[in-house]
Amino acid sequence: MSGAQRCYLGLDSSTQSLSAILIGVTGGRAEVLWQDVMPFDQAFPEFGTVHGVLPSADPLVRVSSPAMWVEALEQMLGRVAGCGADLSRLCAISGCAQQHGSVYLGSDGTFTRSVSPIWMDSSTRDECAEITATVGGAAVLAQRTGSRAYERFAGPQIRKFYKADPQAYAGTARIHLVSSFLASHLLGAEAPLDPGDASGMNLMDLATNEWWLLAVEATAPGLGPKLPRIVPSASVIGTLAPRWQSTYGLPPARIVAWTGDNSSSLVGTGLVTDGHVVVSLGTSDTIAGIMRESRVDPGGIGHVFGAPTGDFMGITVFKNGSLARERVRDAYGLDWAGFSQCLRSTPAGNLGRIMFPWFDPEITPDVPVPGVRRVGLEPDDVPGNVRAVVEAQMMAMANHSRWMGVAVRRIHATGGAAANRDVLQVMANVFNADVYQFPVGNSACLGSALRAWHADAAASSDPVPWPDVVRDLAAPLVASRVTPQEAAVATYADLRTRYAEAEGRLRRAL
Ligand code: XUL
Repeated sequence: MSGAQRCYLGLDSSTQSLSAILIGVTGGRAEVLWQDVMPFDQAFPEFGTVHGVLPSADPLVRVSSPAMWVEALEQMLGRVAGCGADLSRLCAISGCAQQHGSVYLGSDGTFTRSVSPIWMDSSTRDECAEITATVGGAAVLAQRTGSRAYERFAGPQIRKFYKADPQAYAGTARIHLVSSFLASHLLGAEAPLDPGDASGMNLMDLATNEWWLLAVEATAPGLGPKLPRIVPSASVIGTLAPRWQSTYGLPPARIVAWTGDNSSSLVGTGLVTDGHVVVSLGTSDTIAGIMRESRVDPGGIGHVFGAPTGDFMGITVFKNGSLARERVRDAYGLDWAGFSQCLRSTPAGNLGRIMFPWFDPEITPDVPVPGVRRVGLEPDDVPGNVRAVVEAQMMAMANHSRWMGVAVRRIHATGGAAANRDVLQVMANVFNADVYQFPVGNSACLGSALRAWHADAAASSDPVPWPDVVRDLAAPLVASRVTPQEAAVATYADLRTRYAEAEGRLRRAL
């Protein structure tokens, strides 16, 4: 490895913002040189998004604006160009994006659909049933693609578009996910998908990382040629298009295949081997870990996606994450300090008071009809409701991730709420596991920069093993460890069972 510094840019187009992190690598040691974040609502009010989503009267419909994502990318590269670092050393760029969002383009590159359905959408129940029936049932679909049909996945969303507007569908030459769409803009050419994101479509054969013809045909006629290619996650897919070089003076850096935000977070929290899990407390709450072999849940919970290391990742996703926490905070006029104070002033187990925080239709468990449910909890009990929302999220996560078969002893925590150690204490107690924080907050974005380094090094015939790639920037902070408290662990062992029973009763009554 040469002594001269090499720089890598990571991007993350999430639900609510676009982030960038520039890292420098000298003699195998990595450091963060610069980072920035651009929240969509504030930076682009002309698009009218709220929390990155376009307003919709139908609570099941959640779409956003692909033109806004492009505008954000344009402006962010402008900021990169002006960040003061020596960009002649920028060797590679990679990125990640919110998963599942689909973008529809004509042969001339214009949008054939001005909006993109995103991961929060749950309006494709019929299409899920139709695809499931055509391929031979939910178990077959899950076994083959890693997931039963999910409403937010791109396949059912594509089918809905085909049924609603067959003409516009016929005029669509290319359907991208957000990741490959934005990578295409950097390349100035059609970018492929990686297995980590393509596996979130109900269309990819997990065993081969190729499109599964039966699912493709079950989804919509003529779909095959409209889908991007799938390449290994660590692929260099081209170089930064000349236009970026002439406009911003950026060098012809390598572009590395983009992936989904969750697989990128695995790298950004140092999870390049199996045995531990990452819990991300972001717009969505997720729990994920590397799997050496694909182990699909027979009960139809969670997903197996491709991992950036070429392995698999098991993941369970909850829609009512940060927005649910914010709704409870705002309902009682609290700030985050007040929210924490409520957690500290209430006992573990909340004296048996339980909340089901389904402000929006929930993904896990499948709750199509939104509405907060409370058991033994008065709506005007401020601290009780604060503790209840956090305990509910942690108990649901612990209960619904059992299928992944990981004995959770250590959790890598990331996402905005991972900064809150009172929240992490509840996590440690519910899971009976040590919880760690990280030096770089945005693990998905950091993962992109580290993936750019990893793939660039391999392409330069100077490969760097994954453990070395994550060593400096994505290692848990030893001093941040939050340990479980014995009495609380016992309380939650009992409460988790009661929570699961109450959840089952509520769902049967839907
Ligand atoms: C993953 C999922 C969410 C989004 C959030 O399946 O739906 O975590 O990726 O950006």
